[in-house]
Amino acid sequence: MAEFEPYKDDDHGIEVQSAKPKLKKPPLYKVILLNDDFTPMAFVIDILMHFFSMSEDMATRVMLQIHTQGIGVCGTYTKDVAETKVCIVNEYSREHQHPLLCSMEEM
Ligand code: TYC
Repeated sequence: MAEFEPYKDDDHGIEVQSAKPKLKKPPLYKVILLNDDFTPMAFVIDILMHFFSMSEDMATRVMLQIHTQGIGVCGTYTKDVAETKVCIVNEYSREHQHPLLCSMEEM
């Protein structure tokens, strides 16, 4: 009588195909600032430095780009981080009575 051999091929001809794990990278979102006629330039530079970790030089360049082109990207983040940034920037602007608008777009 044949002995039971646990590690021997015992699949009775059934083929098993190993599947690659289907892991997708989470989508990224651009956090953007919009131009307006009322928010002071210095306030926008301050936002870019403190909420988006830009140097003064970079913040000035991005602010001027928004000022001349109407819109500019502050950074790219996962959904939760982008939503939080948008929320705190808009809150902070309202607290200081500025109409600055921060928003987000899927990339
Ligand atoms: N246009 C504004 C001004 O002349 C400056 C400004 C820049 C406002 C960027 C908003 O996202 C902005 N004071």
